[in-house]
Amino acid sequence: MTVHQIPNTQSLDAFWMPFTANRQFKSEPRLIAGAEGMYYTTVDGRKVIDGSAGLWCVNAGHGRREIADAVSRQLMALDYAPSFQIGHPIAFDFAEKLAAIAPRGLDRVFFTNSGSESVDTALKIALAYQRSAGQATRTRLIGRERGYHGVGFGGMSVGGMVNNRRAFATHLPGVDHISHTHDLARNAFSKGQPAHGAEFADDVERLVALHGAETIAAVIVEPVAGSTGVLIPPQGYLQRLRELCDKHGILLIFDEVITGFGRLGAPFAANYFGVMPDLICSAKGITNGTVPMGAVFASRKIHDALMTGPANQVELFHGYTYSAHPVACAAGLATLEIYRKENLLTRGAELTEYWQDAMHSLRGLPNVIDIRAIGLVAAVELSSRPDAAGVRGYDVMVDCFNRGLVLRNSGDTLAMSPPLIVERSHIDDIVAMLGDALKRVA
Ligand code: PXG
Ligand code: PLP
Repeated sequence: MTVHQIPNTQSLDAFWMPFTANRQFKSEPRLIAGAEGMYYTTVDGRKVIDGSAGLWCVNAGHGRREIADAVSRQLMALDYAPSFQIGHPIAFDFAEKLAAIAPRGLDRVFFTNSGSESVDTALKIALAYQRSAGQATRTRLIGRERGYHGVGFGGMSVGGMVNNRRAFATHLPGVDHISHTHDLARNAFSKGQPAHGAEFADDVERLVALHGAETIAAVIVEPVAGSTGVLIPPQGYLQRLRELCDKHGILLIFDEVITGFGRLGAPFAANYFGVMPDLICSAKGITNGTVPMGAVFASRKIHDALMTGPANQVELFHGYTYSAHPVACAAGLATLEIYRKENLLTRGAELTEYWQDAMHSLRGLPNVIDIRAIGLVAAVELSSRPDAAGVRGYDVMVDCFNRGLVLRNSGDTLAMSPPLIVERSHIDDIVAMLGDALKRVA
């Protein structure tokens, strides 16, 4: 490892870090210099297992030569070209290949550069669709409590994590939220989908009664909520949500930024749960986390409804300078090829039982109040220390990092989502290290 193995500067001041307690971090930094396969190497040369696939994005593992080569070739062949009124072949090629693995019928692809942009794009497409379908009064957007949809004003507004919202008083108007599905009293330590709570979907009826269906454009949910601590939908919940949206003419958007590209052992959560939304937001795993990119998958119904009017008229006044960036497309094509060759989009299905059993073996350790696992994602929820929500979870995260495991803490919930190349032996190591940390951290 060469570049940046040792930092050129000892000063950490200039980089204002995202979603980080900057002063705490900089007083005791955790710095990573390299990565290969399932492991990171820290600047001081320690090997650390990546239990969270970066930020849920490095699905094929780190340091994939095929992606590096494709990116390098693309940079020299065509480093950049616009996608506004001009095109480049690799963008069409990548869209076609994505359409081929997309859930049935969702085969029209709009490129973005991140999950946040995918969410704002999907919300805007939903609004534009309703208007073009003669339903211009449908302007209201419905999210869910404890949802995370990125940090744009649209995604923040439909999101339901209070810390991500309260400092920023200005939200989109006309947004409301259905209740979350987290119900420890009835569902703690469920294996896979919890049995209780399909009726949480009926909260859509409450908002319809309150606002009128004719004002509601779309409902957006994460099929499995990731950032707020891996909240798995109760059995029948997503089906019910789909039925209610259909009943009231409301579009259903799945935010699959985390669940897309194999996380649950199926290409998308829509496949896994057998529920088809109208739009899917994706990002992260689309390029294995190597080059920023996102994509919105739209149904033919939505796409075609917007392909109307004079043919010389722009149908959707939306897009980014870097939409369909050729280098991101090259990274994405190479990533899809790895997923195909190594069956990574369905590999989770083979490992999920082992993964779930391993996670549930932590039951009974100090402070553990719930364990949730599905596909290759899991969470261990801890009770909070009195008057110190999130501190225990943070301490476990730091302890794990120091002993050789990266995981995410969302408050006092520890979330794991390893690269999909994970082997049973890695799962054993992850669980052993987390178990030891839980015993150490009071
Ligand atoms: N939607 C969902 C469901 C996400 O999980 C976004 C949108 C936003 O994507 P971008 O690419 O704009 O960050 C996300 C991102 C964590 C964590 O540790 C989760 C995310 C990002 C960073 C950290 O829980 N999810
Ligand atoms: N701000 C200014 C001044 C711009 O000119 C542009 C794009 O042309 C943007 C913001 C949006 O940037 P992007 O297309 O990368 O999202």
